[in-house]
Order: sequence, then structure tokens, then C-alpha cells
Amino acid sequence: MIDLYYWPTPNGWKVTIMLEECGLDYRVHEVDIGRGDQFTPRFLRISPNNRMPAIVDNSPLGGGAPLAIFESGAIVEYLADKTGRFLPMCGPARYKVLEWAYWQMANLGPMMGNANHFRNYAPKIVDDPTQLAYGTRRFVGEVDRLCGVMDAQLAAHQHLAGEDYSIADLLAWPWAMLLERLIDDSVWAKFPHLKRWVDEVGARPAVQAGRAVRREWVERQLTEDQEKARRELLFNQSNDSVRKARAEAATLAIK
Ligand SMILES: N[C@@H](CCC(=O)N[C@@H](CS)C(=O)NCC(=O)O)C(=O)O
Repeated sequence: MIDLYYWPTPNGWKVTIMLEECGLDYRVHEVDIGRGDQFTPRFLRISPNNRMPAIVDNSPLGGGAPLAIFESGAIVEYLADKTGRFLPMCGPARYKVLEWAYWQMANLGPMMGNANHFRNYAPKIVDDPTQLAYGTRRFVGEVDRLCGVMDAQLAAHQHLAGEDYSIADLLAWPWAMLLERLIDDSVWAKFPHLKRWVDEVGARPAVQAGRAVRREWVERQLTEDQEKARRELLFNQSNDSVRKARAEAATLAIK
């Protein structure tokens, strides 16, 4: 059994999609990042970067004590190695998949996250709109560039790392399918091969099941005050936000 520490966001869906694709048994634990669950010592013991998703595999690959892993890319790569699915075990094809998996982790996710921040959250926090122009242009421009990278690859290949569906696709899809919401629907006319792939991957039953896990948690309506507190918690962090809890976390066992 795998314990999944989760909140329904693109990085969380990568892991639920992989768990569904592999048919693994898992138990979902709520990490409400707007309420501050990511700062508790118990969670920091598993995920020292105070970010979800994270897992604890109680029957880890290779045996031994329960294994805690944080970072969605590392979790998905581990599950691929554990099950022998969606990532070749060796040889050039493995590195082609890893190339695109790491590309997603270092590029598409962070750039879309920052573009979303400048477009949708920062205007509610920063009073002077001229302060937002540079950041918005920088990150929305990077997202546009990255869409071009994916579109060219998907014009030549069925999937991101070649002809086969792999962890590269299921890591990139949860972000890519949000492009329309981040930019607008003109994005698909500009990147038709990307659109073809978003639709095909999105039609997979495991992708739909993974995307739906605990969807109701984010459908709860927050009051204006709760929204404000959530923004304060998420966008105002420093080392001091976790220093005390981290010290306590060091004294805890994984389970
Ligand atoms: N690179 C990390 C990013 C994880 C991440 O940013 N998670 C966000 C939600 S999508 C989070 O936990 N945020 C909590 C916070 O900002 O305190 C991964 O892919 O696992």
C-alpha cells in the first residue's frame, strides 16, 4: 500500500495519474496547502521542501523500511521502476523518456506556475500594475516558447519522448491541459500538434481518473478572508516559515 500526500493540483495529478495507470493500491491523505498542512512537522518529515505531492511506499522496491519520496518527478520515476511501466528499464529509450520528464520538471511546470502567479494572483496582491508587467511578459513568453518546443516534437512524434506513451506524457499533461485557461483558446490554433496530444492523453481512462481524485476539495467556496489568508500563506514564505517545524520533523519517524 502506498500513502499519498496530496492536494488536487497539476503536480498532484501527475502522481494520481501514474498510480491509476499502474493500478497500484493507494491511500490519499489531505494536504490542504491553503490551510498550511504542508508546514506540519509530520509532513515535513516526508517532504522537507514543504510541497506536496509526496508518498510513503510501505512495501518499497528492493524491500526494507517504508520509503518516503517527495518531488512529483522522482515519485513517478520510482513508480515506473517499481512496476516496469511507462519507462524503459535501460538503453537509449530510457534516456529519451527521462530527457522529456526532466524537461517538464525544470521548464513547463515552473514557467506555467510563475506565469499563472503573475497573471492571476499577483494582481490581487500588488497594488501598482506596472510592477507586474516585466514578470508577466517574461513568464508568459517562456510558456509560449515551451509550447513551441512541444508542438514541434509532437508534429514529428505521437508522444513527447517518441512513439510510445510514457511518464514524460503523464508528467507534462496536467500542466499542458491548463494552457487554454492560462493563455486563452487561441493557444490551440497556434499549437495544433500540442492540442492533438492534449486531447489524446486526456482521453485515457487512467488520466481522467487521476485528474478526478478528490476534486471536491478544491470546489469548496472560500470567503474573501479565507482567500486572503491562503494567499498570505502561499506567497509569503521564507526560511522562517518552516525553521521550527523542520527541527521538530527531524525527531520524528517516517510513520
Ligand atoms: N517540483 C515540485 C513542486 C511541488 C509544488 O510546487 N507543489 C505545490 C502545489 S502544486 C505546493 O505544495 N505548494 C505549497 C506551498 O507553496 O507552500 C513537484 O513537482 O513535486
